[in-house]
Amino acid sequence: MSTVAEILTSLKVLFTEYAGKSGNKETLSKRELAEMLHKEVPGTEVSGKDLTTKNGDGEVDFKEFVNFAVTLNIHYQEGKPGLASIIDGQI
Ligand SMILES: [Ca+2]
Repeated sequence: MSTVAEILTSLKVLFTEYAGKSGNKETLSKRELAEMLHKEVPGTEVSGKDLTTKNGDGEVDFKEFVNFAVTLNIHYQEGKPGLASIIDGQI
């Protein structure tokens, strides 16, 4: 079993890997997030244009990403793997 610190470190490593692909290296663009979801969450097909961010800036910072990852996990735990319901306005 991983510690919370190890899990958060893993999330940060994953975030940094994808956030650094283009543009602002400190944030995930919608395209970077869509790519991450496609590669890291099997069965996910999300286009960047389907993603919105809570503050409307179109970029996902690490805090927003952690909130999203927790929400995604809760949905999977509850047997509701559909991403559409949590993506709109939730990131
Ligand atoms: Ca970026």
